[in-house]
Formats: sequence, C-alpha cells, structure tokens
Amino acid sequence: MMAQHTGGSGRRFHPLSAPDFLPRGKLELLQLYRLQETVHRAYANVAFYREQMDKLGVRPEDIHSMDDIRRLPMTVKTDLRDNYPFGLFASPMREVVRLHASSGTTGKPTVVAYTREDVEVWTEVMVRSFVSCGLHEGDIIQNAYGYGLFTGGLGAHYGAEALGATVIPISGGNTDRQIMVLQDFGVTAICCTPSYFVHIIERARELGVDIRSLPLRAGVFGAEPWTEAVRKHVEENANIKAYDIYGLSEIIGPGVAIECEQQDGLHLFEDHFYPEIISPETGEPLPDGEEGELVLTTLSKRAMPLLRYRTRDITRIIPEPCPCGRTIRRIRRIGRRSDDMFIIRGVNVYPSQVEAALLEVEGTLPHYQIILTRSKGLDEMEVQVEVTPNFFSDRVSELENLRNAIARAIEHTIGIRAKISLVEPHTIERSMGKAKRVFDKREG
Ligand code: DLL
Repeated sequence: MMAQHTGGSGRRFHPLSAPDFLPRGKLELLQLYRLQETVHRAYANVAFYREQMDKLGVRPEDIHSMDDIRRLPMTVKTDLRDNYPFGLFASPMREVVRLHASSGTTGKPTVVAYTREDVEVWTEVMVRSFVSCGLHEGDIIQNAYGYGLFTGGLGAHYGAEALGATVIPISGGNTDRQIMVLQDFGVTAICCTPSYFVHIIERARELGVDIRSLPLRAGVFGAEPWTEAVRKHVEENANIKAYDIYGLSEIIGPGVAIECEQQDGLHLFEDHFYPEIISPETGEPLPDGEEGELVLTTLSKRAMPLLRYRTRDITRIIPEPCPCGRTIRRIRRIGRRSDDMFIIRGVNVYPSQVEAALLEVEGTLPHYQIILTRSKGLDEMEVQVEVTPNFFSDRVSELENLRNAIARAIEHTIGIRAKISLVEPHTIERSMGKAKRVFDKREG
C-alpha cells in the first residue's frame, strides 16, 4: 500500500509514515489494543494510577471499547509535580534511557522518562512529521530548537537523522551564526520557534542577507502559539513554507501533531496519542468539532504512560477527512490555553513563579503585572512591581538595588531576564475577581 502514497514531489513516503494512512477501522482496533495494554501497565506499575482507578471502581479488564476511556481517571500537571521526580514511572530505572524536564530553572520541574522503545516511537513520529512537511533524505536541516532538558532539540534531532537528512545541531541562540550557517551550509529546512525565526529574518535584513534567495524551503515551527499572520509574514519574507508542529513534554515532546502540505489543521498521531476534547470548566467530553481543552492518553509510552492528561491547550478536532489522504484526524492550531501559562522565548512560565520570586525579595508587595512585548522579533518581559510604602524612598541607589534584586530572583526562577519597573504603592489596579496579571502585547 505504500506505493500509493507519494508526496507532492512524486517521492514515495518514508515507510514509517504508513500508520498515517491506515484505514480507520484498523486504526481504531490498534488504538483499543494499545489502550488496554497501557491501562494494564499503568495499573500494575504506577501506585498513583492504581489508587485513582480503585477509587473510581474501574479495573483494566473493564476497558472493552474506546468509549470506556471515559471511565478512566484524568491526570493534571500537579499530579506530575506531586509525584516528583520518578513517582509516575512504569518502568524500572534500568530501562529508562533518557530523562527530560520542563523549563524553569528552580522550583520543581516536571520530569518525563523514556525507555529505548519510547525513544523509537518519538523518532518515528518526528520522521512522520518531517515527511508531512515534504522533507526527505538529502535535506539539510538546521535544528535551532534548544538542546538539553527541553524536548525540542533532541526530539527533532533524532527524527531528522532517522529520516536520512543531514542535521545541524546548532541549538538556539547566536543569531548571527545561525544566519551564517543558513547561508553557507546549503540548509533546506529550519526547526525553531516561530518567534525566533521572525527574529532571524529581522537580523538577516540588518546584516544585508537575503534569506529569500537561499535554498531554504521549509520551516518546522512550534513550541508556542502563533498565527496565520505570522505564517504569511515568514513565508513571504523567507520564501519558504511554514509548518506548525505541536507537542508537549508530558506526552512525548514535539511530534504529537503536525500540519501537512494543506496547512489546514494539524494531523494528530492518533495511533500513539488518543485525543479527547473536554469542557475546561466541567471536564465533560465534547463532541468532535466543538472547541475545548485537549486531553491526551498515551497509547504506547512505556516509561511514563499518562491517562487522560489535561493539556490545558484549547483546540477542536476536525472530523472531515483531509485531501492529503492521511486518515489520522486533525486538530485546529492551538491559539490559547485554559490556564495562565505563557510562553516567552520558548520557556513556559506561570505568573505564580514570578510571584514566588517577588516574594523572596524584601520591599516588594504581591501586586504586580507582567507585560509581554516583541521587539525585532524578540520577546521582552517587563514586570511592574509595587514597592512597600516604607521602601518607596527617593534614594535612587536603593531603588536600583531593589530592581536588580528582583531581576535576579526572577532570572533565578524562570531563567529569563526581565525588565523591572518599580511603581508606587496602589498604582496597580486592584481587581474584584481573578487578577489579570499578564498583558500580552506581542502581535501576530
Ligand atoms: O514545547 C515541545 C515542542 C518542541 C513542541 C518543539 C513543538 C516544537 P513543552 O515545553 O512541554 O513542550 O511545552 C508544551 O507548549 O502545552 C502548548 O501550550 C505549547 N505549544 C507547543 N507547541 C505549540 C504549537 C514543547 N505548535 C506547551 N502551537 C503546550 C501552540 C504550542 N502552542
């Protein structure tokens, strides 16, 4: 059946892409088989899931159809933190070949684990992602996602190598060098966050480099929300096709869903990750096509299976088949979340982390606002903080010291240097209900 599926270029798809085109019936059987295995594995090996399932009176043997998934407990981010670091692992440590962790330099990160088989599945979904963007053996891929505990760098790296492409593991940052490599190494595709690529375009212009004239033809952009306006901007200014890739560390990393050549929704690798859409308020499942919070169940993860993980990402399932021929369903691009997390320069930040950092510094009040802006494609973060009345002196040096102490505390907690503005007591508007902390003025 593989021979029927050719890309726009007439090339045969990579053999690993076969599950993208399975007849629905076969796919659904595979999902059920894998769900049953996953539930058995979680129940047998993870005390947290055993307790949750016992509480709900459901046993692994009770899963007879995919609809029975609704009988299973949901998992939320704090469950990962509460079981820090290894409490949700279903494999003994000797089988765990890799750990990653969520961003944030102090505080408890969320830790995720992979067995050798998990790394193979991750590699497979990344190969399928690249194929979906029209990439193939012979492509030269500049991987500017961060390498390290963040899943972007290594996830894309393994996929690019297994595809048969040449991967340049440049990681993030050092924009001038990125541009030199883009020019000199014959790069045909780049992987990074969309905002970083906007910055690369700006900087190239300043340096007098015309990205439009380079062999670069595709960008695989994700790890943060972006819009059609940004797509148009980068496609026009770099003469490339820009594809949206979605993923999250808890589920595997990048490679949960990706656009195809239609660029109209992201195909979700349903044979490995089972999607549900729920109402973020009530937790009730919503029918296909309705917008709500994406909930994912891993179907093949061994080291850290997650049942009904609440991603907090808002989207909807597109039930209609895609003209590309893939049978795995699509989700709409993710534009917002149901919680207050924001993403700045690829780092996930909760306002509560900023608040915790502020409270460490004497002389501040827990009244603050976070203002996000974008300048030349680079995200900037300003924190406006109220100073206690007795501290609000006009001795400039003391205020300067306070500003530095706050900046250091925030950088220590989230790894990002923010601009700090000290304001007089009672200048930040008090809210009657839920305080609005974050003002996101980054357009696009
Ligand atoms: O950002 C994994 C990744 C790396 C995805 C590289 C794509 C490319 P986390 O750091 O755990 O993992 O952050 C996951 O980022 O829940 C979304 O809120 C957001 N996110 C990721 N991709 C997209 C996207 C990686 N394409 C969180 N559009 C997720 C919108 C995205 N939001």
